Amino acid sequence: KLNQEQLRKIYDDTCRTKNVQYSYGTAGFRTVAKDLDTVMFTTGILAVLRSLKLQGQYVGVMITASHNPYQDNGVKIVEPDGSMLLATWEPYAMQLANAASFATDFEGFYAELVKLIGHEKIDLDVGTVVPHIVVGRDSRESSPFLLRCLTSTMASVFHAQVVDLGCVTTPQLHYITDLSNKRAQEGDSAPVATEQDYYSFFIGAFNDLFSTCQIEKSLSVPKLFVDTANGIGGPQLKKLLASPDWVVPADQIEITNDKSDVPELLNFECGADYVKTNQKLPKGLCPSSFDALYCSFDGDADRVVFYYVDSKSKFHLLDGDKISTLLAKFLSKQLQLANLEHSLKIGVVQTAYANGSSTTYIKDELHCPVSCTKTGVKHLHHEAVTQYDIGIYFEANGHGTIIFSEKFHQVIESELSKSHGNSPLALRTLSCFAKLINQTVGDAISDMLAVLATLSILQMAPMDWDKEYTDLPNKLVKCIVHDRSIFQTTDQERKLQNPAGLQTKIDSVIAKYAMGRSFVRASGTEDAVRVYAECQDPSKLDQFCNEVVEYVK
Ligand code: 16G
Ligand code: ZN
Repeated sequence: KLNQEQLRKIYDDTCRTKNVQYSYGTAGFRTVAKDLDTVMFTTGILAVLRSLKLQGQYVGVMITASHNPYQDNGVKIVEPDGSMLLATWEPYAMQLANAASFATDFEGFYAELVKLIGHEKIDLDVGTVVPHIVVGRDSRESSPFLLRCLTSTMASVFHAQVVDLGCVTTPQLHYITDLSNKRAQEGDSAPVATEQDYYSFFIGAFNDLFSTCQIEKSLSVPKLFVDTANGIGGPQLKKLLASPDWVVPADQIEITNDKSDVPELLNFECGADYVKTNQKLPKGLCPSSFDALYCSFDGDADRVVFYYVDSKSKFHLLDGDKISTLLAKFLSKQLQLANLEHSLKIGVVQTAYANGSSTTYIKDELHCPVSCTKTGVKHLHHEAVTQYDIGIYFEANGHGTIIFSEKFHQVIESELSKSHGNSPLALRTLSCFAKLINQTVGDAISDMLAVLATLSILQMAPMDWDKEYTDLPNKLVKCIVHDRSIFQTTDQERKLQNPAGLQTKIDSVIAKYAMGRSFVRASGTEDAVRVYAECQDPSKLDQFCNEVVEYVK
């Protein structure tokens, strides 16, 4: 069974960080890179156990800290279908990591491992099931070392087969994990998917959509500038654009902040998080023509926001809410044109951070249902999958995608076959569009292609997109408190349950401001509490927000 001596040796060599409390949050484990050796060791083991539990299917592991500064790193596990680690396994990830971190000796850690294996009834008999793991990493300097910690036991102790994708975006890792399992299930003898499969698939979908809609091979915007946050999105997008099948003229898309080989520049004064938070152009970009469109990825390219600068040099952000509403407008129109609005249910999923104007616009103008969930991709994803046939979800910060249900594909297929090659344009458009969106997770590259395609089909300029509705003035501030764990929420984080009485005070503040809305929640990624406020009158916003902050402090 397990070679305990071999495991002990690797444990002793690898787990140098001790007495650090690790927690598996919405984005996996994330902290300063120098403290991650121990948790990488245990996460590698947990991924192997997850694969064993799932009859040896490919389980993905991504080393990234997304938009965090370059000194940080992190790791998360991806299920065989490309979704996030099953929630019931998150506590195991934590127990194993903290056992290794706090155990006084190897025996303490080993006892925890044995307990977990027993609890999940995992058969470790070598040869019965071979675990399969796909690993990827973003461009951080610390990643190669952490990768060695992660994989240290996989082949040697657990006889796992490990596929190392090298540097990829987070969504590429999700996509490749999913595709590899699909191919394995179909009996493919060499099922491991590659980056190239990813490029071919999405370029193919983009080209099909353009030719279906008979669009010239050129974008509706004269130029798109892509800020890749000096992260892995830069080299990966370049590979896509360099593909011989990519037909958009090369001078229409320009990549900036693409120095992924200079570690300290990662996410520094650029990228989606910087642009969304500061509402201004990132470093390295200056306003060019006012009809150009801009977008920013985050460090691992699973998040994107757009923006443009008007003729008066004013910056306009087109965030996740604007992406949702653009795609919802387009897709619900296509559903109507295809006469499918009664057979297929389209809806938008948002969080409490969605601007109130966007919610009103979706309900009143688009007549689309809207759901609100807690912050974190997994909550939005779950709602999109369970409630809608076309589930559009984006967080305001640019994380998101669209999920098309099994029923959607069945209905479209059956309608297409009924019309014998003479099917309505809208039906063919929906069929192509569904392929352009990464189904596993939000993906800056795929979302960017979907937005470009939509704008081109609708012949919209950035300001046409923007003027569909006007954001309410809004503010998000971070409050440092003594103990953020006491801030417990209900109603999808829109109301505080604890500390007792605080919500009543906040409500009394809200009541004073026209179209006022405010909520308070503990951050899942930082030791702080976030206060959000929006109201009609921009001149009263600061005062409104401050009043709430005063009660929180
Ligand atoms: C994580 C989440 C992101 C969310 C953010 C909120 C994933 C993959 N990432 O980065 O969706 O917007 O946390 O951060 O779920 P906060 O809790 O610090 O406000
Ligand atoms: Zn990210």
